Amino acid sequence: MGAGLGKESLSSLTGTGSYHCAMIGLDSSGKTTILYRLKFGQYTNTVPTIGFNCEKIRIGAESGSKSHNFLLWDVGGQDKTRPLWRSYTRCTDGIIFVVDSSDAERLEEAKLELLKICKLTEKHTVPILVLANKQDLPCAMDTARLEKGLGLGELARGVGWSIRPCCAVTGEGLEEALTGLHELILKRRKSSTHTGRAPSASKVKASKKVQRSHSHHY
Ligand code: G3D
Ligand code: MG
Repeated sequence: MGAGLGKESLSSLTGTGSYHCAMIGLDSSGKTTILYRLKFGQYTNTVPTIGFNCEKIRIGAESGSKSHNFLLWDVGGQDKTRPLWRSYTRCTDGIIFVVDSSDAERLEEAKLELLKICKLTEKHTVPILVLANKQDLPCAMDTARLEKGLGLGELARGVGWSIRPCCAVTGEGLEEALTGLHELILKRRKSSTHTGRAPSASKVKASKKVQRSHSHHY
């Protein structure tokens, strides 16, 4: 995506009316399940992603509020394909970083990958939504624990970020999370328009935890 592009996002360049967002995160964190849950409104069986998946999705259409279109790029998270994240996150409106909330063993690895991407995109102040997925699992860490474990407080000052709990199997928390990302994107745009400078840090933190369920599939 746009190796030669400057700091403008793809949506403003293409005028498609969709927000372009890159969805990254370690393999098996649930990115593809999230993508198809949002696209088709139901659980879909996935296979490991080689390369990427891309879908246009609409948020808010059913709630009666104004809907927003997102073009979501789900980029493979295996260590061999992680170098691709750099090009997918460069000219996006937002970055979605998915973390498996039940995987305490790989939390440090997730933290390092997230910080790497934050450093790379820092000067473009691309907002970051951290999706704390798999909240249905009994061993899932809550957002406060993940915020600490991922070092979100250490993110660069200009980056607006938010952490939200969700479950891709049931879809709980996903629409709210993307609505929150939409707010961060608008805030960044407004701030850039008013000051001509990078927006100040913002943090929209979800306090509500998705209700836990012990079942995997509905
Ligand atoms: P990835 O695209 O990030 O690599 P996938 O991850 O979407 O392929 O999901 C990896 C596995 O996690 C899948 O299980 C999928 O069903 C499961 N998963 C995704 N989201 C959730 C969730 O919210 N809760 C639970 N319990 N499982 C989830 P398999 O068994 O196919 O590997
Ligand atoms: Mg995948």
